[in-house]
This record gives sequence, C-alpha cells and structure tokens, in this order.
Amino acid sequence: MSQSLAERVKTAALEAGFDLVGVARPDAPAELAFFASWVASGHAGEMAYLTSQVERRSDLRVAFPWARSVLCVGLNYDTPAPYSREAPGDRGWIARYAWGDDYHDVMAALLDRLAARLAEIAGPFRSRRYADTGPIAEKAYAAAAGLGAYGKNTCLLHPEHGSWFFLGELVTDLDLSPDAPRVDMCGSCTACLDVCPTGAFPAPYVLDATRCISYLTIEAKGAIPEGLRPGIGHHVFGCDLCQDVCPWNRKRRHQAGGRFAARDGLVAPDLAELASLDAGAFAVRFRRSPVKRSKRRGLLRNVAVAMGNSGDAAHVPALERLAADEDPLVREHAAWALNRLKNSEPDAFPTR
Ligand code: B12
Ligand code: SF4
Ligand code: SF4
Repeated sequence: MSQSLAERVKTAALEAGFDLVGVARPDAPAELAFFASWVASGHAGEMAYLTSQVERRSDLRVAFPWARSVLCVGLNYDTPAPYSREAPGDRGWIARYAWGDDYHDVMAALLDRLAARLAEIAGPFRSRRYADTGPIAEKAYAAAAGLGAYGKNTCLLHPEHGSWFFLGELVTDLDLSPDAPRVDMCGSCTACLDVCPTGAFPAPYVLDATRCISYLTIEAKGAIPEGLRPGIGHHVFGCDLCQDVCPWNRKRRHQAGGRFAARDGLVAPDLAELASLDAGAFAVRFRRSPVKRSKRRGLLRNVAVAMGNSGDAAHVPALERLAADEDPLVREHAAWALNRLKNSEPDAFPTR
C-alpha cells in the first residue's frame, strides 16, 4: 500500500534531521483553555509577548484561518556533560539549552529546508514556520501531535528523549491526518515539584514564571526581587533543576551529536571570568548564542547574585569592581552580593 501524505511528510522530516515529528489539527488543543487564566493570574510577569497576544496564542486559527494542519517537530539537544547538581560547587551554571548555537537559528534553517522538500512531495502549499519565533503555544500543539506529554514541570516529555528537545512547527494548508496525544508520564512522581528552589510550581503542571529562575535570569530585565535572589544559587542563565531530577531524563539514550555541541567555557562557567566581560567581549563570546538574550547587564546582574550566594570571599574583588560598574543594575546587585557575603557562612551554597 502506498504511503499517505502525512507518512511521506513525516519521513521527510526525519530525513531532514529532526528527532521527533507529528501532526496536530490547527484547532486549539484543550490545554489552551487554560492560557488566558494563566496570564490573568500574573504568572507571565513582564513577558509582554505573552500577555499582549492572549487571543492569538490561545488559538492559531486567529492568525492563520487558512491552516489545516500543524507539523510539529522536535530536536534533541542533550550533550554528554554533567547535570547541574553534579557541577563543581564553585562554578556558575548556564542552562543546557544555551551551551551551543542558538536553537532558533538551527531550527529555522532546518524547517526552511524541510518546507522546500515538502513542496517537492506535495506540490505548492502555504505554510508558516515557527521556531519559538511567534505567537503559537508550541507545547500545546506538540502535545496534541503526540511529540510528548506535559510533565508536572510543564516541559514536554518523551519516553526516549526525556525533555531535552526543542520544538518547532510548520503551520500548513496541507490536509495531513493528525496523530494522537500521549498519555500522562508522571504518575505519582513529584521530583521536579520538590526540587524547585524558588517554589515556582503553584500546582502540578502549572508554572508561575515570575518565580522561575529561568524567567528571573533571562526574561526579567530589571532588578531581581531580593527575596528570590538566595534561591537562584549558582544559576547565571536559565535553570535545569526540574529537568535534571526527572526520571525520564536519567536514561539519556539520545544525544544531539555536534549540532548543539557546548562552546568552550559555558558548561559550569567560571564566575570571575564572566564578571570580567566588557560589552565587546560579551558580544564576541555570545554571538549566535541564546545567552545574548540577557544582554551584558542581565548576565552580570546574575553573576553578581551567584557570587553573593557562593559564600566564597574570593569573589569580593570581582564584586567590588562590579559595584563600580557603569550600569546601575549591575552595581545594585553587586552591592547586595557583597553584603550577603559579609553576612554568610563560608562555603554556604543554599540551593545545592
Ligand atoms: C514563555 C516561555 C518560558 C517561560 C515560562 C515557561 C512555561 N512553562 O510556561 C520561562 C522563561 C520560565 C521558560 C523557561 C524554560 N523554557 Co521556555 N518557553 C516559553 C515559550 C516562549 C512560551 C510558553 C508558554 O506559552 N507558556 C505559558 C503557559 C500557560 O503554557 P504551558 O506551560 O504550555 O502551560 C500549559 C500547562 O500548564 C497546561 N496544562 C497541561 N496539562 C495540564 C494539567 C493541569 C491539571 C493544568 C492545571 C494545566 C495543564 O495548560 C497550559 C496551556 O494553556 C515557549 C515557546 C513557545 N512559543 O511556546 C518556550 C518553551 C516552552 N521553553 C522551552 C525551554 C527549553 C525552557 C527551559 C527548559 C529553558 C531553561 N533551561 O532555562 C525552561 C523550562 C522551565 C519550565 N519548568 O517550564 C522549550 C520547551 C521544550 C520542551 N521539551 O518542553 C520551549 C517549547 C521552546 C522551544 N521552542 O523549544 N520558558
Ligand atoms: S527551571 Fe528551575 S526555577 Fe524554574 S521551575 Fe524548574 S527548578 Fe524551578
Ligand atoms: S520529575 Fe516526575 S513529576 Fe516531574 S516531569 Fe518528571 S516524571 Fe513528571
């Protein structure tokens, strides 16, 4: 029997280099009924791209009335490097997803290649690609397409890839038969909820982003609320804790090969070295890296907090330099860190 169009499309996606592929209908998946109330409860904080586009994010047919199917893809980004809790205690932590080249660029290039290939298979068709680049709730559509099941940590989980995969989509006017969603994979486990140092889960499957270290160190542009700074521990960009403890990530059967290979110095980075980056050095170091999103002022703000949390007096000279930085945000966090070091026990690592 000849392959259906959906099967040929999915084969082409795997040949293009994606690790996961599935098809969802364009109708809003059931979970999206929750999106507006999540935003209304304030959990999105200052992420204006979420709060200002609730209607578009809640149903992609608002933006694309012509859509007939959503081709959802996943790219594994795991690499053979330790988990955050295995890192040396005197180091900082950059989240695993940000060690290599920016996934937005990698994903977009692969999706463009795939779209060109699909035009050869299906003839001319209308499409719009997303690689975390616009108002689409990627997890909800990917879950509907069977790429993974929502974990209690709100990441999508796959039995073989764990949660170490990025999502991307081609919204198309192709009539592709949809896949079935996966069943829940968490059962009675609560490891991710228990480990979160800032208490960012008001309930299983619900994240209050304003308490999440990933939000505080990447998305929040101003001062980090003082009460949350100790919980940030050694994190300077993103956080992996609620994924590192997930049993589905302990198997690590698939790795991304060279595609997302870690750049030098980003796995458990040296805090003093990061603290010494001026604007030029930051731009060179994080060109085409996800870390550029925080800008130098955000990263050095975070480095100051991590130094303050380290309990290590060796960071005092670097913090004194940051306390005289040209940027007031960096100065304020460095002053807080100096004060915290003065009042803390040696070698106190509160969240590790
Ligand atoms: C905003 C955002 C963030 C925010 C908020 C995260 C969040 N969980 O919402 C912050 C900055 C905190 C963040 C952090 C991270 N992010 Co982010 N982020 C996004 C973004 C841009 C939008 C997500 C969104 O719409 N959130 C809003 C909430 C409402 O949506 P939701 O989590 O899907 O909520 C659903 C569930 O709560 C749900 N639900 C499902 N089942 C159930 C059951 C019950 C009982 C209930 C009540 C609800 C419920 O209904 C909601 C949908 O309406 C997406 C890309 C995109 N365009 O979609 C990437 C994305 C989700 N992020 C991603 C990644 C990799 C991360 C980090 C791992 C990075 C890091 N290491 O620091 C962390 C993970 C933190 C975590 N535990 O989620 C990946 C996730 C891949 C995957 N396998 O899941 C995405 C898909 C980007 C990509 N293209 O790959 N992120
Ligand atoms: S990424 Fe870190 S701070 Fe955010 S919910 Fe997970 S464990 Fe908590
Ligand atoms: S740690 Fe446990 S509860 Fe959390 S996502 Fe993984 S399996 Fe689910």
